[in-house]
Amino acid sequence: MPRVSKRAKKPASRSKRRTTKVKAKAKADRKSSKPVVAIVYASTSDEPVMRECEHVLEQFGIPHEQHLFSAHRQPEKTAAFAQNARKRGLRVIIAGAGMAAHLPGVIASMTTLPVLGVPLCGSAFEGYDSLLSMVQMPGGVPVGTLAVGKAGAKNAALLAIQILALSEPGLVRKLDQLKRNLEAGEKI
Ligand code: RP5
Repeated sequence: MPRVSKRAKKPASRSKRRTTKVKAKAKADRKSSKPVVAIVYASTSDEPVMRECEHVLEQFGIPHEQHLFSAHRQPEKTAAFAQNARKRGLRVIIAGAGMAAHLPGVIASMTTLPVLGVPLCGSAFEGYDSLLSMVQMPGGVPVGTLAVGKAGAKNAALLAIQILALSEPGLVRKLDQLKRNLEAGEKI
């Protein structure tokens, strides 16, 4: 008699198959859509913290792109990115940097898109230096500066989503849900 494995999978129900299909389509749509948020950071040492931005944007299904370049090591690349950002369809730029942390300010000097800065730790001053570099932009060239480190990276992504939500009602619903989750004690 043929043995029947207890683990033999039951065929998925119609509704489950439909949900899987819808999820796969949403994922494919997100992949194919043009990035509206750019995450930029200045060094590989910034990457682990800046990944927090990516996680939040992914939770909200926001098409985004990432770049690694520094204002002092790759000034031309930085300029080309900033000058073309709006034309390429980006709507918000998040820039993380440590120490002198001029990356968001330099980008903000060459674009009219909102630039959100994430000050990063990593020097003898533990992020206080980068915080002051970003937050002390002279009048005329704003950089929306968030908290130092991971909290700042998460909040930069959330603020970017709130900016996008001004013209996307679907995102407002998701942001409302986040508020309820936070109220219930969940962390982002
Ligand atoms: C900045 O200087 C980077 O943002 C980084 O946080 C800091 C140190 O850079 P590495 O020397 O680790 O590349 O450019």
